[in-house]
Amino acid sequence: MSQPAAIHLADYQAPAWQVLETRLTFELEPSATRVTTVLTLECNPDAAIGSDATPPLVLNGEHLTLERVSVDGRVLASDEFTISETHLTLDGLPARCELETVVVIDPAANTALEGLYVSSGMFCTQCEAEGFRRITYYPDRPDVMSVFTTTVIGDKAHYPILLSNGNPVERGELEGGRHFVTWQDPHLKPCYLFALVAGDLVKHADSFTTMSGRDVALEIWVEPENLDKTQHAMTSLKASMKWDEEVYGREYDLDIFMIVAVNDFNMGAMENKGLNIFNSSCVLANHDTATDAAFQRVEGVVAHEYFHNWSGNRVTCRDWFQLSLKEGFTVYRDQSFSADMNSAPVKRIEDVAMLRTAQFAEDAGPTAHPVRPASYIEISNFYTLTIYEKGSEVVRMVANLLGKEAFRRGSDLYFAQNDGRAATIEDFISAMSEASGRDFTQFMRWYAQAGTPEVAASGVFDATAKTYTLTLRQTTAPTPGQNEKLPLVIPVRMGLVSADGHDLPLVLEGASLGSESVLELTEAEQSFVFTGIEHAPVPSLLRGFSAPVKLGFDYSREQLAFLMQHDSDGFNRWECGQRLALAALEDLMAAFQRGDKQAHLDERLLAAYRFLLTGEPTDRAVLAEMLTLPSEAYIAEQQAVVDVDAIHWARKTAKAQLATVLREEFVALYHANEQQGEYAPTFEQMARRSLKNAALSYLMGIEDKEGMRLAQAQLAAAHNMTDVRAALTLLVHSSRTELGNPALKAFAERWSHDPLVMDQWFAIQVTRPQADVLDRVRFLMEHPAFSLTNPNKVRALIGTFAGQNRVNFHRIDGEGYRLLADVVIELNRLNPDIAARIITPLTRFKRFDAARQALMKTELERIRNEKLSRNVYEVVEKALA
Ligand code: 0A1
Ligand code: ZN
Repeated sequence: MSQPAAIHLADYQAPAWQVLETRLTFELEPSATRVTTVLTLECNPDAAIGSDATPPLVLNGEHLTLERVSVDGRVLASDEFTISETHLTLDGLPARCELETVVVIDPAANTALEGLYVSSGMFCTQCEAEGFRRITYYPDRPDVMSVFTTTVIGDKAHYPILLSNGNPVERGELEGGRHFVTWQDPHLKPCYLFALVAGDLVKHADSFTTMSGRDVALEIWVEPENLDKTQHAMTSLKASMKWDEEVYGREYDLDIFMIVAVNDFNMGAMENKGLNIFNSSCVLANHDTATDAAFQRVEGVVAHEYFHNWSGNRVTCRDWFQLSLKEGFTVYRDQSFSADMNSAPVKRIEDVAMLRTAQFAEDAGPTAHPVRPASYIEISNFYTLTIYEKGSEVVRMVANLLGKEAFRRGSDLYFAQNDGRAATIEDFISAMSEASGRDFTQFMRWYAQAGTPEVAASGVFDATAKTYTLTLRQTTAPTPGQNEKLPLVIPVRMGLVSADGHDLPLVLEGASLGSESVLELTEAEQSFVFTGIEHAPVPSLLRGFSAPVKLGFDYSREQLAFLMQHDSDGFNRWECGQRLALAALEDLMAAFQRGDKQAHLDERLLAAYRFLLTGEPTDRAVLAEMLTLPSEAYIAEQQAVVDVDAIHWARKTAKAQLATVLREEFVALYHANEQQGEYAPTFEQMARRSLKNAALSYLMGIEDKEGMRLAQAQLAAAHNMTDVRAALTLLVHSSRTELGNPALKAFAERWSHDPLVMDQWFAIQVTRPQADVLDRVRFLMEHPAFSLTNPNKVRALIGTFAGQNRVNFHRIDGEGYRLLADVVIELNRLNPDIAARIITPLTRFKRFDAARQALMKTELERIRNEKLSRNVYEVVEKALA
């Protein structure tokens, strides 16, 4: 097999041809859909070879059966064009012409879920990044922008609803029981934002009046049985539209905005112009079927896709290397929105926890890449945590360095300068620079350099000189293909905390900075001398996680306990609690490795927990976060060699000892947060539920009698899925299978008709910590509700097992690895995008002991022997390099 080639940012060339207008006609049939495409083409003046000689027109196209090509009304003979598996090339075209192609495609056989496919009997599309080439021949690149007119023809009984981008302009009946609708999208867009949906759907309709007084029709289209799960998405959509007007001055620009829920979808959702297509898991929610976390995810994803209307659609990306231009910025926007709608400190804690576990692991692994990669083999592999989450952190640093007003001026300028254009990251940063007068030359390294910087901090107090000198040193370890790392601009928000728990006034080089400051670390090492310091302070560093780095400071556990109580920054109070817990967990891990299973948990952590449980009532939502021990995945990230068994034992033991000592407090916490009244997805109620369920989880960790009773009663009362799922999970994960198994059975009987609930049923079982789980995973793969062609099912069963059940996935007999590899091999044929994502845990083998490394490599090599898709090929080659 010829090896797939890499594409390089440095090779970018502007397109030789532009498409002035795109007219599409779809005659829908599941196994043979005919697509007629009429393109008005114009050769770019710079690309013309002479006065009338034009460069070849090279169109992308894959899995298409070509029926006909004509130019300006004349059908071409087969020797007048060249056709390959990936391209259609035409030579000697007039500088302006009309090209018509007719192709036939097979949506029913499309299990890759890119292009036009069938999901639960409806037609839908996914064109980002390069799916449009599976629909018709086209210059499938984001810097070719056109207006689209789309006519969708289909059988009226099967597909009463026919949707595409823009506004419906014509509809009518046709012979043979068919009908059609024509849609016109007046906005210039690249083909990756094209969408089509056809099916038997019903809508939840509402409207929104924009800031300039225009009425916009809002429609959420779903299968009839899901109509009672659309209210939360609609509420979130309206809140997002309002927020974007108020915070960014962005108004919606069409008369209609539609969302469609589909069951088979590779990602979360897609921002197609005026017609967002969503994975049903990111749009459908009601309190019987969805947890609080799912509600928050719906709110966040609805906002994310809506915000793309400006950051992504009105201003799009010049090429796919610029992906973070739209994704990093849009994630930053949706994170800010969710923070405004809920508890801002909790949102920050959750986002940082995710970044530090998953993105830092990516940045330390074989597929590490910069926020703007320099090359890729398969662009689908680059929809990563680095592009999205680290990209958002980079925008957040820009926003914080500029301050609210200058950042808003910068974003206004960016949208004004680039509206209707395909832009680059330089365009974004240059608008920020122009609006603020700040030089971003060195800052741009954040986009080019992979890896997580480490900042080592140390402090010296000089009692005689009354100074406190803080020294910061930055280093970034080499990443694949990038050995040399240059110093970055690292904003470190900080304060100095006095012994009585107050922020000291900061004076640096004679300048009074107030009680908090942002130090800008720009060199490999820098010292900052604070004057007028009477007594040794405790530094509070990287407040609010002001930069995506690993910051080390040699805190004593007493200092951590002190900051956990007194830091004026809520994020850092949580962070210090996590550091203290991590230290205590590391003691227990060491004890486990020595064979000492009687070891006791550090008293200082017990005291800290007692303080949390009995002290002044603080923000409930933050308290729930503070009562959660660092996850196994986060603990693993901190270890040189990951010992999954020690980590699992230490965390379980710490939980059990906390529960034993603080049993009464946890019971009291449970009861104090049992709520009556109607369910609402408000963050106050969510905080109560998470506190209550955290308490229950501690009690169930020791299989406490009262805990067992409470869990069973909670499951039986069944007021909402958050409480049901929490109780069911604890019962299923306990040793008491005589309680867990019947509960699982009853749950399946009640919910077998609801795929999203069944996803949860799978996830609950495959996270069971006992060793019997692997057989259960294999057994469940045969369950009628499971399907390898449905990405949600694959994620719920296989992804959850491999990603969250770490002790069992990493079993020393290698059976967990083998199971994952078997699935990857199957999926490589069915859905390469999902195959290349689900494989991730196997690619991280270097983090484990030699025996596990060997087992994981064996499985990767077994995968490498297959005929691989580009997606899996790229990941496996990088992992084994
Ligand atoms: N732009 C979407 C993400 C997305 C990317 C690829 C997809 O299909 C392979 C689907 C969605 C977003 O950021 O939400
Ligand atoms: Zn996005």
